[in-house]
Amino acid sequence: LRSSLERAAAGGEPSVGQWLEFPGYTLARTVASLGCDWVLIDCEHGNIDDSAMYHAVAAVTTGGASPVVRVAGSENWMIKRALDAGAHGIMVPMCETIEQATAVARFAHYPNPQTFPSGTRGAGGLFANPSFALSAPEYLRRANELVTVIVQIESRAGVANCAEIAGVDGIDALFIGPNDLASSMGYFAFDHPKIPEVQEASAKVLVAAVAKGKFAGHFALGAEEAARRVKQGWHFVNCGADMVAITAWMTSEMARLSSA
Ligand code: 3PY
Repeated sequence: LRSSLERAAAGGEPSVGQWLEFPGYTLARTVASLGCDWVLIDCEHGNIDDSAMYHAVAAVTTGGASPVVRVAGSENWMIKRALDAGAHGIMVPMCETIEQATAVARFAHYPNPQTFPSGTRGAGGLFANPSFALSAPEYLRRANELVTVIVQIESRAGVANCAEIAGVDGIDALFIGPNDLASSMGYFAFDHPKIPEVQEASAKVLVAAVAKGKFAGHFALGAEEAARRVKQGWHFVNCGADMVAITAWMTSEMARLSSA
């Protein structure tokens, strides 16, 4: 994950992901093997419980992509379990304040004075290291520099505080959730691409992230939208989601059959 983000930030190919709402080892491995850089395992809105998250993380790694877990909230235990499963990155929804971002950064890093930033992550987990092809002690030593911490900016308050949030040590990236952002501004969520106020807000977040030397990502649900975001300067985008792909393809095939 991190190397694809660095590649993108250096002006190379964007870091491209896919999005999983469904559980299942085979599904996660299949999606991961399609050539994307990372696969997001959505434990916020997806049908993915704790055990399924562990399986999905292992499957994505086996499929050749980086597992990123979107945790359900910003609580310590959620972040700890995702990282202990071997996630290369975590995405924390609805980050609105510098205090919240600081707590997330601390939860995601071991209290290792030799590495920066230092945090409060518990050191008991023994499942994460295979995900990075490291021994357990090596993972413990290097996790603080390997794990990528992404917070979502997806509310009016988050946008207002985005420069401060981007400045928090240990927060590596900001990611726009455009549906929630539009919603929090009083618009219908799915209208977000055509609402100037939402576009202006997300542009402000991009500028704030880049100014602080952080990565910036944007949610997208198809190639056109993803390409548009990349042209705007976003470093990482998802290009689809399992639920959307299934719904769109099956609906279109049924329509084609009935008109055949
Ligand atoms: C949003 O669009 O609000 C997201 O968080 C992406 O699912």
